[in-house]
Amino acid sequence: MRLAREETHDYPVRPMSSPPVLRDPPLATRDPEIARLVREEELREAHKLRLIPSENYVSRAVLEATGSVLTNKYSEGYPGRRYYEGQQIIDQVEELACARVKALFGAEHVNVQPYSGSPANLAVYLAFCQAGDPVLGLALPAGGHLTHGWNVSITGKYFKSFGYGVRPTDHRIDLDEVRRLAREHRPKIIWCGTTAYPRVLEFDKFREIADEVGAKLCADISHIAGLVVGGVHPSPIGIADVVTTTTHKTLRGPRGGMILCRAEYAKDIDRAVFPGLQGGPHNHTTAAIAVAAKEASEPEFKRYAERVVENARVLAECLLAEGFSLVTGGTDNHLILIDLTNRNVPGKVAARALDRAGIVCNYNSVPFDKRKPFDPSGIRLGTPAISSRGMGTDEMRRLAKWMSQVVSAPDDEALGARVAAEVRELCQNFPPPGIVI
Ligand code: DSN
Repeated sequence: MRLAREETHDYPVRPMSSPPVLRDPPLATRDPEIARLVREEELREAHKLRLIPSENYVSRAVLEATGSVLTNKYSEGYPGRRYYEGQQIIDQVEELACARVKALFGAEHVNVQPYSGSPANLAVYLAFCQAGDPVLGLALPAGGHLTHGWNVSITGKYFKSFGYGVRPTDHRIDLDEVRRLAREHRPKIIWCGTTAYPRVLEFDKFREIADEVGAKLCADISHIAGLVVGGVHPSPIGIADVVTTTTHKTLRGPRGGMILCRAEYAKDIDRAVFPGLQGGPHNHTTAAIAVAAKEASEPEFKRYAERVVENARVLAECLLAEGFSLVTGGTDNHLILIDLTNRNVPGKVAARALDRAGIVCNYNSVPFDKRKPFDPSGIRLGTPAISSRGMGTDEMRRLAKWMSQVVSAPDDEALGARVAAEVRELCQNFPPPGIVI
């Protein structure tokens, strides 16, 4: 019998014997507690509207690669230059991942070994800085990341870090302040990247400032990597000296990190990742990055990226119509930051009420927040995960109404339960990738 096209293989497939239950039982038998929790998480992800902007759903193919035997192999070093034997397969996996990622982003060099975004960023410091050197990044309360030099992070403790902010008038990145601080402190690195910023990053303007003071420009595109390859956000490739990213946010890959750079920095970056900072790469993750890069090169991924931005724009408009106040007044990307001060509800209270109603977001500081980071004034939302399920603008309209109802009465348990039931019903029409309900 001929197999369906997607089921044909040009490699020897596993024999279809029954699983060796006694010697090597499946998870459900070996560890029912963990199996149950995994299943409960699958159902939670299926039945709720997941709006945390750094989360997504990976495909079944990415999940399979992540759960493969490649997790068994040690391979310190790089393809062709390893410290362990038996790399016949792993070298091919890493070479394929690198080739696909380079083609996807148009980069001269990539290192796919960082364990995640924070180690990727640390490797950049190690490549270009000595302890105590000045560095400049977007301050955390203005939407920057811990690893861009914030004071509680190693990057703020081991380097002399300075933080630029956003303008009080419109909450957009204050490039005049970036220039002033760069001229004053002559940083070795200028970071251009965000975790809670809803607008386009102007990489070319950062480049001018970096050139003026002789700094390396590092773009951290963790949040927007999928939008960059989908053509709905400008690319920093060819502008920044180095680009770091996680692989699991809008890019929709496994949890991991990557550093892309010009060929002239390849050796410095590779040495910083290994042996500078890490031991053996996570080969199962490398394989899953390769799969994600293949998926991201396909036309459907571009449509997904367009849907992410369109959904965020429509959701922002509907939230404004419901009386919400949005930082910068809207969004250009996948992310919306709501300042709840005018609704008289703290971010944490709103986020918890929304979660009970099946709408999952995170509480977040807003620029110039008068409240503390652990009890801030805002919530942060994003559209990547719901767009991966195929939701569109009609669903965004319903979502804005639900959010307004719940935030107006966060203690109303009956309302929360009704919205949760309606959310669950909606979710049934949009099965998420990678999960069998
Ligand atoms: N934790 C990521 C986020 O949620 O944006 C940043 O590292």
